[in-house]
Amino acid sequence: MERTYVCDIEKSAETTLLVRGWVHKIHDLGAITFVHLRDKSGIVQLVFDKGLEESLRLEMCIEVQGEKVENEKAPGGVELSVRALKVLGKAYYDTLPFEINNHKVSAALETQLDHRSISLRRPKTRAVFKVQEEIVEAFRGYLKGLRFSEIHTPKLISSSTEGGSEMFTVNYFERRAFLAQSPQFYKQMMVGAGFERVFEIGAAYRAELHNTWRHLNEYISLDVEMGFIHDEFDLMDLEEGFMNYLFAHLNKACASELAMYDIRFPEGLPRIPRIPLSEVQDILLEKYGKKSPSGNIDAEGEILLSQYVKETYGSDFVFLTKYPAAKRPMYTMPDGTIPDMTKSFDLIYKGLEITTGGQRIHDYEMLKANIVKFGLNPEDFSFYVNSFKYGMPPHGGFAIGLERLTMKLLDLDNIREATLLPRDMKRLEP
Ligand code: AMO
Repeated sequence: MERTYVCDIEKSAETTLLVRGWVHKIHDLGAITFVHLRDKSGIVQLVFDKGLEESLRLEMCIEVQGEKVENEKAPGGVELSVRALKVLGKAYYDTLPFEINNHKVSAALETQLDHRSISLRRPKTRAVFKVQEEIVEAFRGYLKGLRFSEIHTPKLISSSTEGGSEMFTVNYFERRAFLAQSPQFYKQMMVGAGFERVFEIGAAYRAELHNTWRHLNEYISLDVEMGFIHDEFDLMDLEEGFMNYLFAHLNKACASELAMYDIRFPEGLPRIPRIPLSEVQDILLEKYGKKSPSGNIDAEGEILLSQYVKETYGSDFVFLTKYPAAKRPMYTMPDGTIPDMTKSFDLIYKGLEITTGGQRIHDYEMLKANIVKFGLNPEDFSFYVNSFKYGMPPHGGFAIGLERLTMKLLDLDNIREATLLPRDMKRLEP
């Protein structure tokens, strides 16, 4: 007999069905016992007559054959009256580390992360990763529809891409290598190598000494790079289009998961405001008495700015434009009209930076000169710089932090809740 997934029980034409999964809940009423069986698609109620259920323990894996019976009180409106039970995976614990079959989890986040193979079984926790999976699906679908090609680039690299000292070092035979902070150089190179438009979904590594609610040391970067652009506003248009596509996609693909979080996304977003950084700093000072660090805004500034933009424009998103050259990496295109400014931007969503992007320098001589201006040696990046000798189109791109986006979409408090197996300053396991 073939297995039926829980989500297909209701519409199945069969009267006897075989299901497999985990024992989610046991409710012993004496003469009969109700058991909730959980598989990857949902939960179904099983009804056991006295005797058959005696060997059951929470979370063991079972296979059951049963008759389908309508019962409006059961989850999904149907239950299975059990005829045969087979235990597929025994349980070997004294007590579970914490309960996962209640609406709320009592365990602290760190305890949940310590026991990830248990905490992820909780439907509401797993829902986060269904949403995350669909964000990736939407990213891929949206970009492929616009002739972008998916690429995979090395994560073991020889030099920094983003500047700063936030690199993990690796022993690479007799040499020192680094874990990639981003696919920045390679995505640019692939634009020039004839791909024109590329994207990558891959791990990025930051050896940042930040143990905060919004930093990871390994995260998934949704990277985009596009050739033959006019300026950085083409990139903002592209990302704005993606956000609209994403919201519509998630409403459709994750309706039940979003319902668990009481979320439904607006479709047809209000136009995302685009405000130069210096103006934002003035607004923060005038409206909230908030002083910003030179050439940027801080985490509190991001929250206040989002509050202002929501009240003024009704938008949860805001693009910050025109960052000073001193605050951006050496590959960033100067603004050209405003001295010492660049054609770069950040996207803030509900009080958190989720994206950095911008137009890049595409002229070989200009790139070399800018690298020198940054006090760096172009020869240290020769494979990258040399690729600009052979005709590089005007181009630019951006990168979205997948976990940050997931966290904010679901209004989670900590980025670790949106990470399957987080790596932070203290955590290298599980
Ligand atoms: P940036 O360094 O700003 O830009 O990173 C882009 C986005 O990645 C996410 N992010 C992080 N998420 C979690 N933990 C971290 N430690 C972390 N660091 C960054 C954020 C951030 O907005 N090469 C450029 C992008 C580009 O211009 O194309 C870059 O990597 O969401």
